[in-house]
Amino acid sequence: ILLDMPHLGEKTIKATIAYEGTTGEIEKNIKLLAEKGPEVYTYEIINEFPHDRKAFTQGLEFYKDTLYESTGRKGQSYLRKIDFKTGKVFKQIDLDAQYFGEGLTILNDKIYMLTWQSGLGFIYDVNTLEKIDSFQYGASKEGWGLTNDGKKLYKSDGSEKIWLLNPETLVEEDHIETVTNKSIFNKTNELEYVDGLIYANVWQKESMMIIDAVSGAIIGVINFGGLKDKVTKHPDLDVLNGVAYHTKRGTFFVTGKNWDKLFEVKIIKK
Ligand code: DDQ
Ligand code: CA
Repeated sequence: ILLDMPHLGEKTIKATIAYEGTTGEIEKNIKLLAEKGPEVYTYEIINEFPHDRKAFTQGLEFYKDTLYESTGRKGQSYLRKIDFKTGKVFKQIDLDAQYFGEGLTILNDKIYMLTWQSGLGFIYDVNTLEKIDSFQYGASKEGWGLTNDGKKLYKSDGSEKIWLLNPETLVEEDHIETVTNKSIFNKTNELEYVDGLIYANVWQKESMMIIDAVSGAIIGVINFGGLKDKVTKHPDLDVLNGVAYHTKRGTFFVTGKNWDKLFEVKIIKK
């Protein structure tokens, strides 16, 4: 069975059927979750932890109980292994000043990290942070957010597409499009895959999308309004970015660019 690219929540399934020496083709159009509009969610703060005010957060993910963070801006792009409770940096790798660091994800003991407009990603050892390899992007020109479902990497690039990459070959094998029942949405930034859904920051928005990872249908929107007012004001680009799920605690951790707090939150129905 071959699945076509989803479009506005629709997917065409094509199948070849063989029966007693005869073969035939069937084609069926199925409507996916986007038939329904997104549901609205809000948040409840469980804990507040310190976060480096100098970190221009681009990628955030837990590996067991350790927090990994990547940051951006040229000359200030790092990959960090952090104690989330204190903000203490266990280990840090500095990217060359020519690179603008972006999202990261961890799969099979490897950290995959993106750069913004250099068309290049890096692979590091999760424990030592030693660089193992690098890779080039395909049709997705920019690097924004990154996550994985245990098998494939999901990469956003500022468009309405989220690309599925093979973690071994780094080939962009497929993509989904982020859509509701009414429109196409672009600019998904930092990503976090949990149980078939992708939680996505949206560039310069105080909300996050909940996206069905198979169809691209936006099934929910989380309103994070008010969170920004709880961090120390700063004159630079001040946006919600960074979402990581802590499996054991069953909670999400969110922060923003140059925010001095990391919030542990529960996402609740409005
Ligand atoms: N991206 O992360 C959304 C992909 C790009 C962010 C670019 C922000 C550039 C701002 C540079 C600093 C200006 C104060
Ligand atoms: Ca993440």
